[in-house]
Amino acid sequence: MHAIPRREFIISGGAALTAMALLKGSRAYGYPSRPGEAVVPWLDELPPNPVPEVIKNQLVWEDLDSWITPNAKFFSIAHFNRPVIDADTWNLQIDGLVKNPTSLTLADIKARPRQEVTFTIECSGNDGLPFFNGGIGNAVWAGTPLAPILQEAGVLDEGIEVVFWCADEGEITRPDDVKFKQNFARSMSLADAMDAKNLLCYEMNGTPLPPDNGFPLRLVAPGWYGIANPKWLTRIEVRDRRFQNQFMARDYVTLREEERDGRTVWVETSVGRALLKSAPARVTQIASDYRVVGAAWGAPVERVEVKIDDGQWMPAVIDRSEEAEFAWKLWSLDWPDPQPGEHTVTSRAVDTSGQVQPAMDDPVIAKKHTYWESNGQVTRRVRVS
Ligand SMILES: Nc1nc2c(c(=O)[nH]1)N[C@H]1C(S)=C(S)[C@@H](COP(=O)(O)O)O[C@H]1N2
Ligand SMILES: [Mo]
Repeated sequence: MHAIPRREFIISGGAALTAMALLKGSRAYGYPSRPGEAVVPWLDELPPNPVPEVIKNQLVWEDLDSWITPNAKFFSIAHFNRPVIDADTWNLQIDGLVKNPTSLTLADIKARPRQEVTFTIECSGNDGLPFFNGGIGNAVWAGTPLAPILQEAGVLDEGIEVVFWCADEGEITRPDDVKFKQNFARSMSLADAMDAKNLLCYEMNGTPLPPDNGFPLRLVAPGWYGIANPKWLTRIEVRDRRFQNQFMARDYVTLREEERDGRTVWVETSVGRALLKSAPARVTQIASDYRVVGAAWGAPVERVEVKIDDGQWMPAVIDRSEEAEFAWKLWSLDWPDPQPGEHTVTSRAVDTSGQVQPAMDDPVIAKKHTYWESNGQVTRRVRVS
């Protein structure tokens, strides 16, 4: 074998992986469909989205026909502007309480070990507002693990918090009316940031990250709500105390009434890890043979049950053709010869530890006073002819 210079080897190795990823991105993923079926539209369509610059390209549940959500159909959220970044001049700073502050180019990051994860990302506001139920998608994300980069930077003993700073910027007004400009940022405890599954991600479904999803680099934190996956990264800073900004301590804070020894306590918590959830995606029909198809995610899903109107919970069949630890599971329930007229369809997921997705009147949902983390059971309405 010829001795190839290491640099060229990395480039051709990278190209081969990209080609493989492209093949993967274009392969047909398993899906519980039946030849010749027609989609029956939901009666409860969403009202118009009043914040079209913030929430773009919501998932249209009736169109869900693949385990992987193609980039063109992937939702995106931007609280500030949507920066367009020139990858040639961009770099990532690693600084704060580290022994070796560094700066990495995109080429530096791509030359590091590559890791992929199939992860369903959901906005924690999804289903919390009347015009928002499509803030979710499932993609194959590729990048390099974050933990070794922090290790090489040498986090000092006082360093306990990792802040991910981003290129987008907006004006903040605090409750005390102080106004200032700040870049988007989210943080994690050092222990959470060091999780071996966290990726500095530059690829989505085999192509460079689309601009709306964070080009050139974002954090992908499998198992966390969307907000914990900052896009358009510019700087990773290690600090010596918890970091509290708009997106850690004011927005993305859930307020709940909890019962403690017969007394009500109001508790505010910052949105973090994803919660167990499911939703009916669509009803399909071949003559009088109806079928409900849906998705379940947010925790290791053991089973899914479906209820029509106020009937019994019925076990759905989980599609085992595509599975990954952090990806949604698709499921289906055959519904032969339903009564003509209007019906409701509700699903609930059960995880491997026996936890059941809460009903809307469960105190954990009914006594939640903010719209974040709305993982209550989703009910849709459909008309059978
Ligand atoms: N820099 C930056 N990162 C961000 C956001 C943002 O506004 N700015 N929005 C967050 C929110 S609220 C969600 S739900 C996810 C959505 O990821 P997506 O836009 O790729 O779907 O990105 C997160 N990362
Ligand atoms: Mo979000």
